[in-house]
Amino acid sequence: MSISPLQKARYAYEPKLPKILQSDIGNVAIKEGPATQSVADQEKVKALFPNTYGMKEISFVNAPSSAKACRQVVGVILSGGQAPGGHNVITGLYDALKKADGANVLLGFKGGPSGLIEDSYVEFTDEIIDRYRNTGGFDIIGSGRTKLETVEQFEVVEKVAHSHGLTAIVIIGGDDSNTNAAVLAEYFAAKKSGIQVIGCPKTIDGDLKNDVIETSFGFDTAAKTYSELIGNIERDAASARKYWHFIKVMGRSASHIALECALECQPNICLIGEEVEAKGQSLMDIVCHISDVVAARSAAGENFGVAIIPEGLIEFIPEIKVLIGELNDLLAVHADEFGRLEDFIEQFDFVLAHLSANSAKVFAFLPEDIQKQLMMDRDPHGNVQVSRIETEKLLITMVTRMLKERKANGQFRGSFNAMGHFFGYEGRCAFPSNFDADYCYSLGYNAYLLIANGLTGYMSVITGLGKGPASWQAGGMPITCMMNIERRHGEYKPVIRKALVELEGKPFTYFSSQREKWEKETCYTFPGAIQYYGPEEVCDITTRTLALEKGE
Ligand code: FBP
Repeated sequence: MSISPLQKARYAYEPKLPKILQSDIGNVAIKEGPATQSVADQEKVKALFPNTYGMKEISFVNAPSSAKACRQVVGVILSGGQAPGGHNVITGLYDALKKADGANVLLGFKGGPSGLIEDSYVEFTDEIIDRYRNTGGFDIIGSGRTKLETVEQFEVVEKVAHSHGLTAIVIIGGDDSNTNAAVLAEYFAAKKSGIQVIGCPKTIDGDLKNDVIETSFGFDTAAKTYSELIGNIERDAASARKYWHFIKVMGRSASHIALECALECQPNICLIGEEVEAKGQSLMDIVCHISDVVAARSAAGENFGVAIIPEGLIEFIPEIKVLIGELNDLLAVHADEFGRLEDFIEQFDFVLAHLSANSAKVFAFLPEDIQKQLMMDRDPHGNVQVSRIETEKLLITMVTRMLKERKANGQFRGSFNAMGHFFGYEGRCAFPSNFDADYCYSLGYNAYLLIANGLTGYMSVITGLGKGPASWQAGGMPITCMMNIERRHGEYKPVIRKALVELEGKPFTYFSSQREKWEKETCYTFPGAIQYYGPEEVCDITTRTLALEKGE
């Protein structure tokens, strides 16, 4: 197999562990903290998790080991979208297992949660693990979006787990996958099956975070990858002085990535979905605002600019949110009928006839490409796939239209030539930054300690991330304490509360204090490519979001 010089060098990189995890495993013990409660709906969540609710927060400290002495056979899955560092969670887990006892076994179930149901797995060896150290991607075992949530599925998983003698399952995933990890842990605990379940916080979107999970892994690398590209485009825009670039970045439900890229690159415009919703801004309000910024810059002789658009924006715009909700229901209820329609005209008429009057008006107003994209297949959870909706093109079309009208009225004299970009998949499998390489390895290593201490229904937690790894702390948090009850697809369910951009939070507050200046002036900053080797202040910096949240 041929490998790049960087990959070869990264194989030799030794991820940095928190001090406590560098200790001899026999010298690490649990320290119990206070009992926990769910973030809301305590009585309802408690009733659904009688065996795993209210468990104590724990941290690891130096003391004679509190671990059970038993051979471990652990299964691991990667769930959902790729995020840089997933391989390091697995290598950290493997190394800790083997360090504790060479006879311990790690099985990787392939293709995401479905691997556990189909019993499709690989037993990890040094040879396999060494090929994936510090590399991006999830290709070591693949990932998938099958939801593991029904009792029938749990019965099959239990059978598969018993057939391999599994003592624990580690689920590396986002909020939905970790919600399901908690439900599975409760199922096993109720049945006294002896199988523990531990979660690890993954997602580039950064929306799995709370008081204890300071960031989800992958966010750092993905945001830095997009920021490198945005910075390059900014320099091109400022050099050529003739194009506006509309750049959509991933982040399905929250705008953390867009905000982080804005903090890193200081573009002229960055839309934040959460703000659009809070202010009840319509699509026309947004188009009008962008047109105003374009016109003002043009009047100052700057017929160029850069705008960042979060992928999930479309679902935050009130009238489009209602429209998408109606379309989701419509396409779920009339799936067969809709599937039989021959062409776009028939689909369009069908949809129009079934929407409420207001949504029909909104739908009819949208460009045809966007109408088609809104009618495309839903994801396995019945949601519209926002990564496939070309919001950047929608905004370009509408701003072009508005500026043309203004030109006709003599209100705009400049030029507006725009290009659309989408940065999403480019960032999900990059070589993990040093931060993500260290953080992920620590999460995996720490997951072993949670297992060895007999815990279940816990998330692996590494805190103190604002400073270097040596001062990080390691521990675990019961997943149930992150939950509340929400209505999802017509049913009330216990779910981990998603972390959206907080409009009172420090990252957004800083951004909003700067953005008027960034709109008018050209204040671009150029983060450049992620650096893996060199001075610490270049290679080991965290995201601006984390730094601001930590008060730095
Ligand atoms: P996760 O929430 O599973 O981590 O995935 C996030 C994400 O990368 C989103 O940013 C994006 O909208 C989505 O995955 C794309 O999904 P897919 O890989 O199925 O196209």
